[in-house]
Amino acid sequence: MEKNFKRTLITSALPYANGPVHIGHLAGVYVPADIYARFLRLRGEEVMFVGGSDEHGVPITIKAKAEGVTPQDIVDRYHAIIRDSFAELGISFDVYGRTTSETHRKTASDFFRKLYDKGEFVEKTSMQLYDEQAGQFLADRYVTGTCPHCGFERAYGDQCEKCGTSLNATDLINPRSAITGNEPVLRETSHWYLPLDKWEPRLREWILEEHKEWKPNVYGQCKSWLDMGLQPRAVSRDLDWGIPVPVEGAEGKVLYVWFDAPIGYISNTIDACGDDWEKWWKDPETRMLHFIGKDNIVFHCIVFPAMLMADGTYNLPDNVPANEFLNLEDDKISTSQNWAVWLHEYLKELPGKQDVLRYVLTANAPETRDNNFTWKDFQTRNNSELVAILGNFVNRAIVLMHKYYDGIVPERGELTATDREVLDSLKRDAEALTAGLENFKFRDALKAAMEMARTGNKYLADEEPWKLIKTDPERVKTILYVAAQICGNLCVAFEPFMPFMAEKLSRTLKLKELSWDMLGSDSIVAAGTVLSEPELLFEKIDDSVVEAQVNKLVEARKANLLKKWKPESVKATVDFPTFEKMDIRVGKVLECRKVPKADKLLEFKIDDGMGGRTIVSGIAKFYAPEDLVGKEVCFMANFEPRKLKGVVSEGMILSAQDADGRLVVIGPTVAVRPGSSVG
Ligand code: B3M
Ligand code: ZN
Repeated sequence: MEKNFKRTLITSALPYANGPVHIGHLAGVYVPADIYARFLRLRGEEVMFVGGSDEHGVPITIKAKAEGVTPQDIVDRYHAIIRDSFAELGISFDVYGRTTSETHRKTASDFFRKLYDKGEFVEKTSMQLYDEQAGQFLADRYVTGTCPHCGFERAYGDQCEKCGTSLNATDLINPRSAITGNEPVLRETSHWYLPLDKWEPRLREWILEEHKEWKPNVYGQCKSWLDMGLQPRAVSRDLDWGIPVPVEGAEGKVLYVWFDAPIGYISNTIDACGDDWEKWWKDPETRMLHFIGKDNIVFHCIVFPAMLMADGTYNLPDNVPANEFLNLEDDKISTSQNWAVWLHEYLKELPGKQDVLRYVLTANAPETRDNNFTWKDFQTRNNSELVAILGNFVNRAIVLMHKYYDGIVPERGELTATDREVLDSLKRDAEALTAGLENFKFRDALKAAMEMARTGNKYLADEEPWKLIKTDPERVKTILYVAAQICGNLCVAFEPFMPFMAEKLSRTLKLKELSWDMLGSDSIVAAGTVLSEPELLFEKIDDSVVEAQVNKLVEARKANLLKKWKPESVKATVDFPTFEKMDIRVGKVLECRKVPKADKLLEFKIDDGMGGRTIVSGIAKFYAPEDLVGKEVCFMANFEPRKLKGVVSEGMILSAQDADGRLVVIGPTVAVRPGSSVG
């Protein structure tokens, strides 16, 4: 349903302040939201772009416990890091608040209280999971278990992150406390529930009938939940970190984090504009958009809208352009394994390259399916697109105007058919760019913008003004006039994507205020304009830079795995005679080769001081056979001979795991007599 709106409220998911943000968050949520906000502002529309930190909930208390500090310490630290790194990346929030603010405490309490007074909640006493050793109820991320829908073994008490289903803690199969690892017991407690079933018919109608235009991934997820049937959902928790339930007799109970967090969008709007906030939330002529990642769809499309319906005075979101996930170097991004590119580190290690990251993340955005970020691709896109096409064209055009006309944009003469075709193609690209942005297809939009730069590059290469300057200087004026218009178009077209480069370029071109109307125009940069010296827009990135980043990732994961490594528990005690039965010896590897048709097996000829023997060992994945020849290894000499892939193995070579979890053979540190016993 096409509606005419007066203004747009853009929200972007409030990241948990339990860690910094990484490129997955950026590609999925913040870069697209920022592009969209900048696009609307360039169109002269009234926009409010709301962000903020999510500072309640179990993710925060778990992190605090792990570090032995208070939850407040955690949120203070990460709120500052996240806020500052977003600002440095050019994410143009109108407000970046936090859910521990006083405004939010009051807004969320009032919201709950109004629903409570209207009788919108059901109070229910039920048996909930309880950790006796920790002395507390287990909900949300305090409990993990097997998802009843998809079988994922580390689903949380409120949601399975694998299949996205929202869960109740008691739905989990084989629940385990995340605090002690214990199996929880059931204990009685009472909570307030929002009866989602009551809102199901309206949600159905609103999403499935009125919003068929939503992205297929979002629409499809909503449909499958609605088809499963909605259940009442607890909106309070037995925890000591959160907003107290504003009801008498509710001591020790706080609002569920997913109840308070989306209200944070409202609180932050209030912080941004005071009494005027209602026009952003209640005026039907305001369009609301939620930018989120796919794991947040159920909360933004079902739970929060049901809360808003229960209140009855709010708008519902017009669209929820959720993205899928971004992988890193072909692996899932993992905070716990430190397999991530952290924004605050990127900004420090690659200073001045905000636009490159924004560009690459948009070009690879996980819009319709999960996508992948690699440092190699980052380098290629920088060197062969930003430097070689965009930067090269703009620089050549401006340098030539400085060289021939002291930096003054020349008057144009008669346009040739080529000139007109070039100018027309800018208009077509501008239309494709606008359509892409309007439909949240940011990758396509970026391609259209880049097309303009390609056109410019080709135009200069074909027209060769540097040759014509000697034979037809009048023609060169027209060529460079046209080139100046392409530069002007690029400046506007790329502003939403790469605001830092647009700012530099607009300084050079003396464009005071950019606006979307300028796009496609053949007179953005007026003849007679005195251009500034060109500023460097992009620089080549060397192999060493991206290699260092890949190494850093690999090292970080290694260090993390090592930190988490726990040796197996020691086996049952054995007596000396039992021990003595094992005959462990040292031998020298004489020959080593792969066993044919077995990818895991190596065949060794060992000098055992007794005429030699053959041993087969399953370590082929970890060694090149020739590297083992000449090495001394320990082996069990009286192990019952076994036939493996046709080879009789007379013993077993001893190995252990190295820091990466790879098997390494164990041998003496100095030369020993072949066949000597280990004991
Ligand atoms: N903090 C979840 C997340 O970071 C949550 C979003 C809240 S948006 C209201 O994935
Ligand atoms: Zn699942």
